[in-house]
Amino acid sequence: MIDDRLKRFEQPGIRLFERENLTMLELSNAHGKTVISTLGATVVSYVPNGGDEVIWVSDTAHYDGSKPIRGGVPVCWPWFGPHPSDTSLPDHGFARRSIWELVDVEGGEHLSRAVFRLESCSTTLTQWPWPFRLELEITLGQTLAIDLRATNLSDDTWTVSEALHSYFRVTDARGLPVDGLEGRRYWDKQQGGVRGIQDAPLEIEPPFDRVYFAHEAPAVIRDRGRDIRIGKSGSRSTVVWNPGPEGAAALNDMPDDAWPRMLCVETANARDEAYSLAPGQSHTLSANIAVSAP
Ligand code: TA6
Repeated sequence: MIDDRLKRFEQPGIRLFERENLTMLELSNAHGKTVISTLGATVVSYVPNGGDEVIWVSDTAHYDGSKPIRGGVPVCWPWFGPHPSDTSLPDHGFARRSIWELVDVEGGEHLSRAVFRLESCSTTLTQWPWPFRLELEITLGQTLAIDLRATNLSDDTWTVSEALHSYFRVTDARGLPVDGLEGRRYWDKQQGGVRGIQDAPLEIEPPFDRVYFAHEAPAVIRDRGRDIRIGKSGSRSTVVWNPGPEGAAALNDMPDDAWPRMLCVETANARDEAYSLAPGQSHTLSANIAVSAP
């Protein structure tokens, strides 16, 4: 059942619906359509008008709230990857596993936006002992903009690593060119943490799992028939991941043969680029997804 308090948001171009245990919000306007789940405020679909789906979601993703959705744009916060000191805590933090509150929606013929909020509570404080506020704003216009604003409501300075862990739907990840990363330093998880420099144009050969550093420019996935451009701000790292056949087989919420059709290019502040936030301060991590003809 859709919560009665959410029904006030319904209007032309704004639709709420249920998928198993989750409430989903659909924004649509002259430029396209996007769908966001209240679980994790995870964007699970973006279809520009007249175009194809841009976001990849696993056919075997869970929608019962027991796990983060496999695919879409999960929010990794307040740590990216394993917790730095306590590996009993869930990878990529609790934000993608939490139910966020829909606090504002605006519909328009050319611009629609929604704001989701997550605040510290007794559950988060057991994993991360500081009060915080997160707001995720999704703006659907000619592009899809995703802005994550984190505010430190505690009396201490804390360190955060984070990502908008976007999964893109691609024709075939094998040999797929991704522009914009040449010359960047990287840390390669797939190769046991070796570091290097991307000294040639990047072409994905799954399995592939790297964090690129000092990367503040857009990355462009040169998919067959379309370019997917991921612009960013407030982000120093870009993570590029495809699990390949063995990695996919190890994930119980991804079909074994699905890996060639997805690629994660994530807007992040990860590993070396975790940052500190002083009491009362905010930081905004932004991704802007644009699709165009090659
Ligand atoms: O962003 C890449 C990564 O950290 C990979 O190392 C890989 O494990 C992936 O995220 C998925 O993590 P998850 O916890 O969702 O299975």
